[in-house]
Amino acid sequence: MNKITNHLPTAELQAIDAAHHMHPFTAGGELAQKGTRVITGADGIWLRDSEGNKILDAMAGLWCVNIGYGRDSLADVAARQMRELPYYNTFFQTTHVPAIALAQKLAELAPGDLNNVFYANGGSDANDTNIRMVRTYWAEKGQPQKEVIISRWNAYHGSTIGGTSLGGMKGMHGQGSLPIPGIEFIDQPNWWAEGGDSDPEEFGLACARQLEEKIKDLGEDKVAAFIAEPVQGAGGVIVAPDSYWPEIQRICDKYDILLIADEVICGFGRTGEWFGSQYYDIRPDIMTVAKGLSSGYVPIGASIVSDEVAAVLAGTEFNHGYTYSGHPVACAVALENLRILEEEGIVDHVKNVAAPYLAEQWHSLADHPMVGETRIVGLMASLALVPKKGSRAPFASDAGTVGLMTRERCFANNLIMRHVGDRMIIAPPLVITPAEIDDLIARARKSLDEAYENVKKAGLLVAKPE
Ligand code: PXG
Repeated sequence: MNKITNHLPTAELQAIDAAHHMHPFTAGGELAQKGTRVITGADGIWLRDSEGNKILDAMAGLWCVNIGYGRDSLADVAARQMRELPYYNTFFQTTHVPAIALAQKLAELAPGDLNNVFYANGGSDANDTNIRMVRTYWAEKGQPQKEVIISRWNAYHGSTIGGTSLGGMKGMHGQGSLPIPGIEFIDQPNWWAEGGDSDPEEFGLACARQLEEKIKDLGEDKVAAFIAEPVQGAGGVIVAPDSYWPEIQRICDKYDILLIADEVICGFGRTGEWFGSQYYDIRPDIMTVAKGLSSGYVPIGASIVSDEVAAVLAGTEFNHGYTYSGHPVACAVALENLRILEEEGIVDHVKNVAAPYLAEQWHSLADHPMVGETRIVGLMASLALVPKKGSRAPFASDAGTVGLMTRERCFANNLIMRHVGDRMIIAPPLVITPAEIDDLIARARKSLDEAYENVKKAGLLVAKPE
């Protein structure tokens, strides 16, 4: 077999990829026709591809490369750890230094009494842990019937059986007969798409109160937990109205429901705070973390658990864990990532420099004829594409048609800006500078202009009839 290197011609790499590599969330046949983009290297906020293009990665990989690409010290730490102790498990009464040190660091960084860490390999399996953990917690407290977990339509919590079930993506539920029993859903606080004629703050309250209604319908004695992302990421960077989170916290407290904050995207500086829970001043009992925990350099995730929940679980054998829970190399790399985030003051950079500047620039796109609204929290932002300025009516074409056309222009302009339906989203590395933000916005505006022309030419600048 030939050695596969970056130096093979793109077409050859694409052909081998098409023949043997099954891509996530992809119609393989269609992609094989079109050919994948082959990424060969990266530095800072920039990717390189096999054709020599330099691409501005405004998605930080998949919302994860918080400290940017090309950090040698993470590679050095990984190599050192592999030489010293490449693997040992944390089952059977054993532990090792990287798992101990990272757990201590996470307890220090996490708010309140979230002082206890259960390791996973990513966000999906950490959420699987959470399902079993909250149900075991209530069983241990003598309330085994408190099993239902309430989530929200259009939430994303991963793509394992548990993660897909907790998520509110109907298209995902359709594949594999999901959700599993005992998961219930309320509406997302997406005023733009679902708020009708209501005032946004009233709508936020009404969405939160759906949680209360659901708890009353099911019975307080049946509900274990509510899970939510502080800002919905994969759902389209949906920012709840200000009225939403205080009301959710009140309801969880009143009915003795555990609150699980899924911080897989919002954690580790994305909002300008260490965690999205701090941005919204909520007090979760469990936080799911992954992605920015290692800036994506190695796979790792975790559930960070309150003292109360951990104390109850300590009373039983929780029969759960993964071969790679607390993998020493992953823990060592995550620790080095956290050291960089802290010592370089990257969370403060987001809060005081990058986020305010990006907000100013991002909102300047609101004057574009195809942009209906712009939303931003920290360094995660979205804009709604609309056929008719001044109206929230969606396009008549299938949702995502115009979004995809816009993303195609972004790709052509060497900008990674994604679409979710007809919303465009970004979440750049947290180290992005104001000059790089200018570059990002210039490419975004050019791509929007070009997409607008294409949409007009295709006769798609038409609103869905009411
Ligand atoms: N929770 C949240 C909030 C996430 O965003 C997961 C859990 C699952 O994490 P893992 O590490 O198992 O993938 C995620 C992941 C997208 C996209 O298209 C987003 C994610 C993953 C893949 C694609 O925006 N988020």
